[in-house]
Amino acid sequence: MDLRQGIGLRKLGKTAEEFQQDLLSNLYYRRGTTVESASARDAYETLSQTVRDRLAERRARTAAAHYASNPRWVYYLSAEYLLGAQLEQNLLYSGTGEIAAEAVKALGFSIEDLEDLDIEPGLGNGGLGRLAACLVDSMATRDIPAVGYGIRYDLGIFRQIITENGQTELPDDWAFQGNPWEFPAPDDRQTVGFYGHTEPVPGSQTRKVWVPGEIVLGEPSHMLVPGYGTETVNIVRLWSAKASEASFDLSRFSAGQYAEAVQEAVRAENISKVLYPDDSTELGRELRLKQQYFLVSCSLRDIIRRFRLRNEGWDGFAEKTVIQLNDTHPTIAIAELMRLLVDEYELEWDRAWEITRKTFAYTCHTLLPEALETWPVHLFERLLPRHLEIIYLINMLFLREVEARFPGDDDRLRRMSIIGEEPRMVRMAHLAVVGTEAVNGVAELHSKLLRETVLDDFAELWPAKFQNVTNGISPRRFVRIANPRLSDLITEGLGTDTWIRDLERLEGLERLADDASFRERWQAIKRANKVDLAAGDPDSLTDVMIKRFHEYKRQQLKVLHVITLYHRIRQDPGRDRVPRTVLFAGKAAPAYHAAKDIIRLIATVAATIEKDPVVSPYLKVVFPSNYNVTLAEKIIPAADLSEQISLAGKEASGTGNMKLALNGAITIGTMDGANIEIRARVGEENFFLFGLDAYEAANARINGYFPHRYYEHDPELRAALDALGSGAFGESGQRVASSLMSWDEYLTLADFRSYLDCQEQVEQAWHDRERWTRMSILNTAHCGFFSSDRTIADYAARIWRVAPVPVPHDD
Ligand code: F58
Repeated sequence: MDLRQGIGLRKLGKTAEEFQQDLLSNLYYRRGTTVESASARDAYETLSQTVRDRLAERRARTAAAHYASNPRWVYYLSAEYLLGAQLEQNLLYSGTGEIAAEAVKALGFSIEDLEDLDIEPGLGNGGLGRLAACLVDSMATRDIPAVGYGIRYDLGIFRQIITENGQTELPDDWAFQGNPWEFPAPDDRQTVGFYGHTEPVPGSQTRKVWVPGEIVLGEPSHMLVPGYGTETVNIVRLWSAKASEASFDLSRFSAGQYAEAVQEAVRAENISKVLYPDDSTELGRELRLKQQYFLVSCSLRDIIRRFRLRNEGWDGFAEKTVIQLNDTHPTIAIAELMRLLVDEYELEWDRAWEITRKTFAYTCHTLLPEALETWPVHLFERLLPRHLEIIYLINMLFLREVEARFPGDDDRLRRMSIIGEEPRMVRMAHLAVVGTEAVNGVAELHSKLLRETVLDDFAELWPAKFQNVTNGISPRRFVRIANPRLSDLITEGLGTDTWIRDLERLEGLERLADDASFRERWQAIKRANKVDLAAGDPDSLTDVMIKRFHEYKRQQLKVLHVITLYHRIRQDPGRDRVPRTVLFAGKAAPAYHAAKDIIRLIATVAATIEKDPVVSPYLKVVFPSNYNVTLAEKIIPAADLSEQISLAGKEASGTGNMKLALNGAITIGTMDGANIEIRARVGEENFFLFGLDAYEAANARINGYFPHRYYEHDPELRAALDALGSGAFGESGQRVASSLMSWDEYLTLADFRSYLDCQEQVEQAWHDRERWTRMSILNTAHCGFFSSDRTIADYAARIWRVAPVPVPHDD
């Protein structure tokens, strides 16, 4: 099938000459310049367009195949996507890497120069946003008809600068120079209402008319999401808020009141201005709820528009549509679909509810009670009056159902209600469980704890609704692209590159772990990656902790370890030691002061060690600024040791743990999140385990937890905390110490000794380099399960019940 034939367009060529021709033609016609005067930016833009054209062609064929088969669709709703840089990915997925490299050479540039100009859209905070990106990659790779919906924030996650003073935040105007990868689609613009009031509809019990007080436009543009080794190209559709024409006040402008004239328009466009980097402030809650409703309202109308292209009525809607809610951020979609069906399309409530419930599924990503979203009822009432009425009705009918199952259990009704009392809050997680067909956690332990703790009442009521789908990561981005040397060795060792699409094939490396020459090459690659990273001595143990800064993740435990090593070296300088480079990277929410104190403390510790000639030959602490997907791709291939040291029962899954293990880093970790599944697969002898388990941790306070006792009984811990308390590492250090000594929410002191002992085992293993390399190879060999292709296969089979729709080749 070649769609171009019908319209007389030529096929884009596959040879280097043809690619170069297209490049030159794009340079001339689209960029308006010539080879002689082309700047690096001209070359970058032109290369991007030339690559994009090849994917656009596949996109057109994908859309045609989807239209023809009228399939069941997956719509992934997510407030965040951390897609990473696009050029290298799209070169790989379009199979043009080599011919493109040749062609840009003719323009006088190297592809690496141009890749440096390819800015990643930082439209997410951390794991949740990156997971969304890995999942859309794998949906395309598995030929699943899918659209990802999100928000096109003007400013992504802040740019971070680390100095001795800790973290500074700068705005991330990621598309300042344009974004060659996106396709604006202004024709598919939507209109979104906010505020206002509702009016009854005569003769109807359930229908209402909502008269909004503010109207905002949502303008979509999309990014291409190619599958690897297949023809499918799906899209991620991102909405930008645009003021309507009516919001510009011409008369005020004419009167010279320029600021007032655009006031309303500015307010409207603020909706997609900035990504919330924050889960810890009360500020801006209204704007955040506005963002969520904006995403949901635009996306649902777009989904219905797409459904209408091939279908009539509503009977088939839930059969043709599944909408996956990425955490509770898009959960207002449940009330919005009810509103559209009941108020606008005039369906009976019960029928609308049946359709709605069948359409949605919900993924939870947390266990922290403070991370479960709630909204003040009065805010909802003002911003989304009709939605609140609908939620009240959903809640009333739901509580009736509970009452019928558990008569007279008022306490249970209170616990399960979608509306919490005193203060009155809308509990989004409850709405998400009530209004969906399936609920899943993101790792075995997480799903189990959801059923046993946070959502226990719901699991008792609807046991079949609760499932586990363990997270995964894209092997393309995090192995093939990030670590080309290792990828080539794996391909050579396995005799095929099919592992890139079928990651469990890495099992074939197991036998090579016994091959001394293979081990030698494996080790040489790790070393070369460390040289590239240039973070420290490539022969030192590269010990990495890369993730968002949060007290539950316990970067502070790692700092206590570093300070203890520092003390040991100073006390016994002559002893032979394992040289270590400890690398931290990650951002803290700007208002999360305790996390920022830990960052500042690390910067101070790093500087102190650097200045100390006795310690610095053995220990170095580095903290590169601005951790993002691009930086992760550089650090991960160079890591020897992966720090996954959260307090057990707090990290839902983790995905950095998977990326590091797949690149041959060995994990030191607790029995938390997906660590447990990694350990089960790689074998306990290839994993450094320490610390309390989730049940011990949950019981610690009940049994009486006094951090001070650990301080008293452990001289090394005492020395580390005393050093912090003395102010030797600044005021941030003092605050960290006092928080640990007084309450220690995440049981850092309880796990300290076990962690230090475990680090001794790490050093013993490191001394035996053959053993270490074997462990490293076996980590890679046994982690194929953690491919997001497997995650998607799980969602497709058990939650979505969708089948792939292959897209025909064009030859
Ligand atoms: C993360 N959540 C989990 N939330 O912490 C991690 O264990 C898991 O592997 C990952 O999701 C994917 O399932 C997460 O990243 C956020 O970033 C929130 C976004 C909204 C503001 C508050 C933080």
